[in-house]
Amino acid sequence: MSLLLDNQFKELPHDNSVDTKLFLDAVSHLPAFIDCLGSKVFSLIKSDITGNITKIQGVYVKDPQRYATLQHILEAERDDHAKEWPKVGATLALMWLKRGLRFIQILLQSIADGEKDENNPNLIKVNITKAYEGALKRYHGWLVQKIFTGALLAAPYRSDFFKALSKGEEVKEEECLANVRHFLVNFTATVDAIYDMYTNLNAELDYSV
Ligand code: 03F
Repeated sequence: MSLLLDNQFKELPHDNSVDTKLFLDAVSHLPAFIDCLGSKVFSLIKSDITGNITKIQGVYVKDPQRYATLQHILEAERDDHAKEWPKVGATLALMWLKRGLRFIQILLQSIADGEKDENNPNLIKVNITKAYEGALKRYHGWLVQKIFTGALLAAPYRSDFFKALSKGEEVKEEECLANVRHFLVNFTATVDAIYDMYTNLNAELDYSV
């Protein structure tokens, strides 16, 4: 079975609101996937993503009705913490989590589009670099950019990446790519909706770490 198809994001309603519970259910599967990539270098990334999911979950469970959608969370925190907002709570956690999700989206889209280093067709470094430059690099100072360069050295081979996406089973590349494309439909719509929400609420910050 495919990990991607088991962990689909849900289709968004017409108003593009993102249901907090459904979102948390869907993203909660991502950290375990990072373990399948096979290098300890990725544990830093895993704990960053897990930390942000836990922070959002922690806010949600306090009052599931008040925080029913991601937009409800941002608006409630804006009311409750007018001085610090948006650099506070689940608003800040989701700000960073969405960048990781954008990274994954660009990476998968680039692979699905067949972008390749023709001299090294079994590597996905070009796809990873494209995703990093599109989603994260501008928010990273030189030290974290060095961590990225280190992580890139541990990047899985294309074939192992597909195998991880297929829960360790050898599947045909074409089948795996079809699953990636299918997964990307609702995933991309969700990530786009979160980015639009940050823009519309003026909640985006561009400091770097
Ligand atoms: C800021 C910052 N977080 C943190 O300081 C940095 C952590 C390490 C970043 C290392 C970057 C390397 C990325 C590239 C890896 C290549 C992997 C290749 C795999 C194939 C924030 O942290 C906190 O988050 C926030 O809570 C806090 O309040 O200022 C705030 C305070 O600081 C980040 O930059 C977010 C980094 C997210 C990286 C996500 C990468 C995802 C990697 C792999 C997933 C592959 C999955 C493929 C598809 C799966 C489908 C199921």
